[in-house]
Amino acid sequence: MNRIVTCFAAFLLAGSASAEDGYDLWLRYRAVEAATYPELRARVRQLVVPAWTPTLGAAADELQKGLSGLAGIDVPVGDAVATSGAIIFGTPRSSPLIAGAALGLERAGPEGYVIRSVSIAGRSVTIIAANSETGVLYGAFHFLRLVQTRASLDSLDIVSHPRTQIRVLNHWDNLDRHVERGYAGQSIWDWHKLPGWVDTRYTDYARACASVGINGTVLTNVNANATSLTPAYLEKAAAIAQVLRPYGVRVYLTARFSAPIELGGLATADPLDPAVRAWWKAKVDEIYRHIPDFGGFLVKANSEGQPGPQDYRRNHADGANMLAEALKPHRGVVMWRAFVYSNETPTDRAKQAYDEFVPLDGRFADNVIVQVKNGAIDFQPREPFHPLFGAMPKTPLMMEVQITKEYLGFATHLAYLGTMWRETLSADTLVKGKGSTVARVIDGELHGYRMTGMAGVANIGTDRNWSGSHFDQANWFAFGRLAWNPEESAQAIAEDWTRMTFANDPAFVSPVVAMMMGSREAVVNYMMPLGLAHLFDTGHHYGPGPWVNDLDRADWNPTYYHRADARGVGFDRGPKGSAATAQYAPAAGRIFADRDKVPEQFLLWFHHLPWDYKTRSGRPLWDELVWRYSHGVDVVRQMRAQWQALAPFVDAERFAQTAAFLAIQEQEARWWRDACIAYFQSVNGLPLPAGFAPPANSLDYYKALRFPYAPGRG
Ligand code: BDP
Repeated sequence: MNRIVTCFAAFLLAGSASAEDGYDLWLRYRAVEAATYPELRARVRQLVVPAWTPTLGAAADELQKGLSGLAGIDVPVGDAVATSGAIIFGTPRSSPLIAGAALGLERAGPEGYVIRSVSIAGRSVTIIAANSETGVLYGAFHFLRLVQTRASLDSLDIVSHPRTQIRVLNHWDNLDRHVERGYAGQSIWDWHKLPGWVDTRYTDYARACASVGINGTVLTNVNANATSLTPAYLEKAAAIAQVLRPYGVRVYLTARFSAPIELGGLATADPLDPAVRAWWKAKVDEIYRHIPDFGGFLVKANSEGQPGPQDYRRNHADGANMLAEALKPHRGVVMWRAFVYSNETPTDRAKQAYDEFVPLDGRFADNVIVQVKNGAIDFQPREPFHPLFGAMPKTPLMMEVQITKEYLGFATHLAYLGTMWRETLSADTLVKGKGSTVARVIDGELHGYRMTGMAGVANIGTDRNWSGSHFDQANWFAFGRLAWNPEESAQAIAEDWTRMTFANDPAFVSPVVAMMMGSREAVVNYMMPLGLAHLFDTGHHYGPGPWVNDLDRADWNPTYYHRADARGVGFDRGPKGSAATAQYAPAAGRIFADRDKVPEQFLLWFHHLPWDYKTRSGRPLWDELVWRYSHGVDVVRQMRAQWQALAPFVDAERFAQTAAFLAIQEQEARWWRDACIAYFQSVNGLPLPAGFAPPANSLDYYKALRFPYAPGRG
């Protein structure tokens, strides 16, 4: 009881000191206008607290501070129902009331929950129940969300359970706190001061993750540093794990494949070498002594210069299985990345992961899951779904998406990614007939996978608002919600987030949600419409560089991807080209290979077409390209105007930063449009269609721009 009171007081203090700088994320808990939501006070009159375990305590703290904040009263706590409007939460083990109620808890599974309005001894109460304590915590957050979105609290009968098992953030955070592709400040993991100083921010991080069902975090960069596996760093990781544990968030680490050489002094890291296997086994045992519930390893091997099993003529399964064997006795898992491509392989880069992995289907140990990016190349603003989805029925695949906006305008551009991820999740692989969606691959239903998951490259840093911009918080939120339910609507998620983060007034919610829903399409249009990809300038990926053609590796050059010349543009991946379309199920491949049937958004991804090719609008390809580039800019201009009109609904601080960022976005959208149009025009020599403004500057001007200090470099 004392603990609750103390926590509540601390919350009030923190709340007033931190004003509206975005630190509170979607867990703001500001007082509800009682007149517009009268049922609230009737429904939150008492909290019936079960046993004080760390996780149930976390749920109790959250409900206490959340409901007290929202209802504007101090909700009393007791151990028995004293009044109508009580909220009872717990597991059948922790609460006799829950054990005795017929709630159909089997429907909730190990991590889900039931929220039910019931009557106990004539008192109408709400029960939040689950089979596990983490499930109770998830249910508590769901109940708070109901209040935050002003949903009815009467006659509740909610059952929810996650459709994937591993819902994990991948931090590309280095031990020196630089975040690769991070645009929100430094890494929140303060390695140097750990374990002596454990930042309170880790608790708020865990709360935010748990509130959307995220149950794991890989603390370190996929471009891994073996130092993270040394005893000193394991102690530091253990201190983080201890804070995250009550919130159901397990810690994972990246494993540098050459660690047995670098740390163990061995002459090789060959996965079939007995000494190497023994080294990893001992290392894993040591990790579990520090972190008993350690989740396992994420591995990037033989990709972009990282060491891996192929250095020893072994394959990816050999590498993964060696680590899996060491983790198995502890129930740890290996998430082995399929993001591999080699400069020596002369084939289309988009085909390489498939070529490498499909022959290994069924050869991975049963605690290995292969982590596949949403598209075949690399987190571009738009890519068709990765051909591995549906092609490895005997190997669990999880999907990896990038929450941080490396390729979508960094922190300043407003781009809600819920729509992008849903686009991939709802894509139909057609491998088992219609309805064989990527969502059904990764939730395990289609192939009966024993393991399932979804990973998101985190957009979190030390910025007060965590994600670099207020609207980027929505992408963290949406990732968790889609990992929980890959079929949830992006619009419903955007709406919840808007209500929880800003305001519930429909005059605010509906224009903001509309803005979010159209935002990623606008970025695609002003950066790389019609299926173009990888037009970024070298290294930093901040601005346009479609002209770049001088990098060591052919497939790092934008010219490799767009293949523009005087006659046409686009990458022929059909049967007469690279034949990448043949990696999809025949029915899907035929659609992609047919220029009349391919969804137009992927036109130039799959086809090389003449500049006068007639697009579906009736415009020739060149005119359509210019139209789309210009339309992207127009949409940003409209978003800016829309935001200005919403000033009355938003606190000054968050309003001003969003307005400033939209102004930056408009400027940079123009830059993208103008630079790309200037470049393509220099290649095709065509005039601009009537009515379109010429680029503001010469092509040479755009080519000369340099950004040596753009954030987030690799
Ligand atoms: C690319 C990033 C690079 C990452 C790589 C990866 O530019 O920094 O290391 O992805 O996923 O998009 O490994």
